[in-house]
Amino acid sequence: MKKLVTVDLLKPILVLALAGLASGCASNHKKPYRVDSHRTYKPTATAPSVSSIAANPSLPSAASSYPVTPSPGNALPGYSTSYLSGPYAGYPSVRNFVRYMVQRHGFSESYLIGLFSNAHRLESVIRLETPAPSYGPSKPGSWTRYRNKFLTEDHIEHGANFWRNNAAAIQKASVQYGVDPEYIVGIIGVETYFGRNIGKTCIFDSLTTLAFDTHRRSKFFTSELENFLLMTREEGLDPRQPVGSWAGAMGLGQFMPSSFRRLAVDFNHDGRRDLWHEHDAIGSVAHYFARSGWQFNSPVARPSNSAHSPSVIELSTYGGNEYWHVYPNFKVIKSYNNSNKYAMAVHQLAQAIKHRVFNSGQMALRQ
Ligand SMILES: [Ca+2]
Repeated sequence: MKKLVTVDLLKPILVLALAGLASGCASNHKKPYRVDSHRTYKPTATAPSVSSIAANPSLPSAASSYPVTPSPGNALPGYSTSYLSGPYAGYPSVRNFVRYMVQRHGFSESYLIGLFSNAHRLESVIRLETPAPSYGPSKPGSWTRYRNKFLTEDHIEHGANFWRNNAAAIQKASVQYGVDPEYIVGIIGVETYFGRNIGKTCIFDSLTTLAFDTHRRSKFFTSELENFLLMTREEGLDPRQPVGSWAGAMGLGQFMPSSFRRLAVDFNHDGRRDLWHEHDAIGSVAHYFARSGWQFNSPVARPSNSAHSPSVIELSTYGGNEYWHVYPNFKVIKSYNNSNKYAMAVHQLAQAIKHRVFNSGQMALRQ
């Protein structure tokens, strides 16, 4: 398990103060966010190994479609000014947050004022965070409609390709963290379509908007903004560089900043925790599952004939309700996103991809 990075209060500020050019952020918003909760780490059983790996070089890599991999180092801009300007000039809440970050975490006040003077208020994010009113009971078939988004031929085939192209990293993560490999792939498939839909929203702008221009979950997003600024300082990133979902989730596994700081790992050992890179994302998702109590080679969900059990969930289809007995690993998936439909989609996509991979003759499990 990777230890958290110790915050150095002086070095990052000096680095930022010596900066170069400012960078902008795109603003295209796609995914809802997920709420994270984390449990105590439990050692898990030994994973199987994958042999006969035959990555197909002709298959396209998701990496080619990543819009941005934030790069650390010497290109950080020197945000610094004495007076708050821009859309947040009249926001006492922003001034109070800056004061808090200076006092609590030792940030430079002029740096943060300069940074927030470059923030953009994203009206689209405000609209997405504002829930639409619902009228009456939900329509039947909600699980069918949800399932149809993820259990597609394209998802299964791209998932199999993602597994083959990253087989060594997935095997290593499975063994190191005791997490069944198909669920690492399944999560990344449901979250970002294997890296093809990681979002293009400037995380700093989205979290600033959500913290100071919305009310429903502003406390949560203010905490995530705090974690985001700490994360960028620890990682040596320009806060305006990372992009992701409209609600602040980043990389192939869509980690919120607090999850990034606690659970992201440098799985390819290049000195950076880069969740926009497949291998770091794979290791980090497995680490997340391990910390949430994943039990290796244990059931996730099985069909049930009875609805009368606290371990049975009900899913609405066009043909009536389905009943599933769910196991502790199902709750681990729900720790990633607290939705029965989400967890069942991850489970079924994981199983479908596993079936495709190990029935294709390109890989074989060696128990
Ligand atoms: Ca790395």
